[in-house]
Amino acid sequence: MDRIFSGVQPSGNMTLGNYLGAIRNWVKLQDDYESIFCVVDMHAITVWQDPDDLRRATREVAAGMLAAGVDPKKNIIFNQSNVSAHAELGWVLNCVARLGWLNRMTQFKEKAGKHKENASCGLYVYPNLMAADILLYKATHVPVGDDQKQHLELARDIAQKFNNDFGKEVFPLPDPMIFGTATRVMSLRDGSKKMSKSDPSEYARIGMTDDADAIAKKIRKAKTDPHPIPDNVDGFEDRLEAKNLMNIYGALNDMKLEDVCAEYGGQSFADFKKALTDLAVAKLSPISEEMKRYMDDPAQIDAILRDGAERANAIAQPVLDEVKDVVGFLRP
Ligand code: AQP
Repeated sequence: MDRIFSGVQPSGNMTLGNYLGAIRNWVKLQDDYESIFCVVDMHAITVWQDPDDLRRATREVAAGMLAAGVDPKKNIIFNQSNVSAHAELGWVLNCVARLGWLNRMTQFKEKAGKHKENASCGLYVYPNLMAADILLYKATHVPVGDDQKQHLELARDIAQKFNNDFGKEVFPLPDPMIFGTATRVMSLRDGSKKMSKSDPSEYARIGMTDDADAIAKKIRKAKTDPHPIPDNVDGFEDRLEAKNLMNIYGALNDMKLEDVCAEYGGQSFADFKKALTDLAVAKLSPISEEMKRYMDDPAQIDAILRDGAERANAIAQPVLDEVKDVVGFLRP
């Protein structure tokens, strides 16, 4: 059976983007693949995280996966720092990846901003650790949002260079799986920016634990334009915010964008926003309630993460040993 690896950073409250771009797809795939889902806490610390917040967010991301329907028995759910092979393979891959490759990564440029000398070294080599996460399990498929496409291509380049350098087909080249109507959910305040956990504005995102009032308020305040809803997909030129809201509607309701245009074309944003609010509340409330139930029982989450780490380690350790032998590390 093909194997999936994917992860979410515990770097804040999980967003609708994480749900629609990643976790919801994992639930759809879990019957057809052997799946490993990771709370990537080592990635999260590439930017400052308060330790208490990190602990809480780690449990919350696990709770989000569970509440959305990821089955911890059928799949492996664990946090990255509990399987030390990630860091060990990450180092080897730091020595395989080329500086020129990392220099092209747009996420580093976006996150480091104007003062890149002040960014952590970890943020720079983040894509190498992400490659290690995937290759450590010889994963064949990686379901992600569109924003991770470039990192996935880099992971393939790193796998290929490792195999070529050592003349052995150690790693399969992982295939990205990017699908659904909302592969890139945009900020509610700026349709050219991705919806992110770490956006300083709460109003830029819908959180997976937002209650009905918060969802309604955020959608009401979401940026739009003075024109009516377009009635076909060619009507979105310069209307990024309109397109984003309609994409979100389509994704939540399993509809194509063209069908959303056909249903709401010509109507006002006020009416459309009401419909979107009702839909978002109906789809997200059961998940956020289940998340709260898990968060009230942290021992249950910790037990799932512990069990997941043991099972992940059982797959990872032989691969790490193989890498050590191929590289020439003695294992006395
Ligand atoms: N806006 C988005 N639309 C679609 N997919 C998204 N993902 C994230 N944001 C969107 C997908 O969610 C998975 C987990 O992402 P992550 O937490 O590992 O890192 P990220 O992509 O950097 O997410 P954030 O929310 O923007 O976190 P911060 O603010 O900490 O950087 C990935 O599959 C991602 O594609």
